[in-house]
Amino acid sequence: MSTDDSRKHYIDGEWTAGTGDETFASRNPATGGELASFHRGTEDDVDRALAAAEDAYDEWRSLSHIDRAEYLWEIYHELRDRHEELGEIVTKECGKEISEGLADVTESWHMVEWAAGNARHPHGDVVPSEIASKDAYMRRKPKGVVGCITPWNFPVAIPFWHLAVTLVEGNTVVWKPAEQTPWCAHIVAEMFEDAGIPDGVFNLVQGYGDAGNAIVEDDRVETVLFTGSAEVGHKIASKVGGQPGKIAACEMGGKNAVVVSEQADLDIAVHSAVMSSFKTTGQRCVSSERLIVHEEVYDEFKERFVDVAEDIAVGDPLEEDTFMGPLIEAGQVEKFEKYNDLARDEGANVLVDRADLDADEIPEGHEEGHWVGPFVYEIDYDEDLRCINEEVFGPHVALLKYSGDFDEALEMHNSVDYGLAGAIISEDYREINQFRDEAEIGLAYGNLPCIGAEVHLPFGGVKKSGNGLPSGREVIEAVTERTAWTLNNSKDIEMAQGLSADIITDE
Ligand code: UN1
Repeated sequence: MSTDDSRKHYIDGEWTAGTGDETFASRNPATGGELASFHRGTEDDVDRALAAAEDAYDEWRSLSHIDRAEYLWEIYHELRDRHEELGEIVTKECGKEISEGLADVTESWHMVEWAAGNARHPHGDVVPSEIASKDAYMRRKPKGVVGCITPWNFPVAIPFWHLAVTLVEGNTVVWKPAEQTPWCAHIVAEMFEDAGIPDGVFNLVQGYGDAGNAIVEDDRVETVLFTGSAEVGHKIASKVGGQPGKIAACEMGGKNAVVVSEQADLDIAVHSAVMSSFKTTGQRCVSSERLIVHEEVYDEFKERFVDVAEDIAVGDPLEEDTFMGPLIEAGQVEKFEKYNDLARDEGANVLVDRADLDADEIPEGHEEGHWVGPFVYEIDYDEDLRCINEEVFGPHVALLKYSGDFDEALEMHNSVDYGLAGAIISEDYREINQFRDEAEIGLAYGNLPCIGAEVHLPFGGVKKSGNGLPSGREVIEAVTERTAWTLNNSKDIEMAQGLSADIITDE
C-alpha cells in the first residue's frame, strides 16, 4: 500500500497525514497479512492535537452535560448499527475469536450508554454543615485536556472506557491507540466525525510509544488515562508524578488466580478455570495464570482441566467453533516460549505442551499466524518462583497445590506483587466471604471465571496492577476536579469548629 492510501490522524476535525513521513501497517495476527496502512504520528502531530484540544475546551465545557451526551448517543447508535462489521474488524486486527470481537463492541456501547445516561444523574453531593445557615456541596468540574493511551486487546471497549465519561464530563481529548490496532481506532474516529463532535474536542493520533510519550510529557495535559502493560504504566506514573497537579490513572496487568477449595463444585471449578485461563488466548489483563487447588480435589481437578486443555479448539478466530485465536504478534509468542522454558528451568512438571502446534492444527492459509496452544504445568509452590510471579499474557498456566486450611490458599493468592482479578470456587460461604474480604484484588468473583466484568462496576486493581481509575465508572474521579462549595445564607459570618469569627482590635 502506498503512503497516499495510508489512513490518517483525526486532528481538529480534519483527517491529516501529519508531519511525519513514516507509515506503519496493521496486521492480522491469524494470517500475518497486512490489513491497512497508517501514518505514524510524531511529536509535532501530538503538539497540534493538544493545541486543538486546548482551543476547543472552553466552548465544550460551557455546554451542559446533557448536550455533550447527545454526541455520545449518536455514537451509541452507530456502534449498534455497525456491530457485526466492527466486531469482525476487532477479530481480524487483534485475533480474538468472533464472539469476543462482537462482545468488545457490545461492551463499548454499554460504556457509552452508561456515560451518556449518567449526564442526567446527580454529579455531586449536598453535604450537611455544622452551621445551620450554611449550605455545603461537593461539585465537579472538568479537568481540561485529557490524554488517553489504550491497549490492543480491547481495541474498541477500552477506548470507550476512557473517552465516553471524559467527554461527557466536559474535557477534551487526545488519544493514542495501540499500534497493533489502528484500524479499530480509525473507525472509532469516524464515529466521532459522523456524530458531528465539535472540532478539536476529540483528536486521534496514530502511532507508537514516542507519540504516547509526547502526550504524557506535555504540560497541557491534566490527566493521563493509561491501560496497558505494567512496564509502560509504571514509567508513565513516575513521569507524571513529577509534574505537580497532573495525575496518571493507570490500569495494568495481573498475575491472577482462581482458587479451587476443598469445598468446590468441580464442574464450576473446571469451567471457570478454562474460561479464565484460555479466553482471549490468555491475553486479558484479568486472565488467570495461576490455579491454586486444595490437595483433596487436586488430582480430579487436574485430570479434568488437563483433558480440556489438550483439546481446546485453537483456530481461525473468524470461525464460530474456535475457542482460542492466535497471540497478537511474534514478540508475544517469543515471550510465551521464554516463560515456558523458565517454568521448566524452575522445576515445572509439564502437563500440557501445545505451545508449538502441529501443522494440522493450524488452519489452512494461516501458516504465518502467531499460533500457540495451552501450556499447563504443576510446580511445587515457592513464593519466589518467577514463573508464578511474572505476567506472561498468554495461555501459560500453573497448577499450585495447597494442603492446609483456606488461609494458606489466600496467602498463596496474595503473594504476588499484582492485584487485579481473582476467583474463589467453593460451596462454603465462609471461604467465599473470606476471599471477598481478604483477597488483595480489585475484581473478585465467587463461583465464576475471573473475567467478564461489566462496565458499571469499578474496574481496576491494587498493588502493582494500578490505582483502579481509568476504567468503567471510576474514570469520573480521574477526569473531574471536586470543589467543596459553601454558601452563607445569613448576614453574619459564623465558622465551623467553634472558630471565633470575632474581629478583635486594640481600639
Ligand atoms: C482486560 O482484561 O484487558 O473484565 C480488560 C473483562 C472485560 C475487560 C477486560 N470486561 O474481562
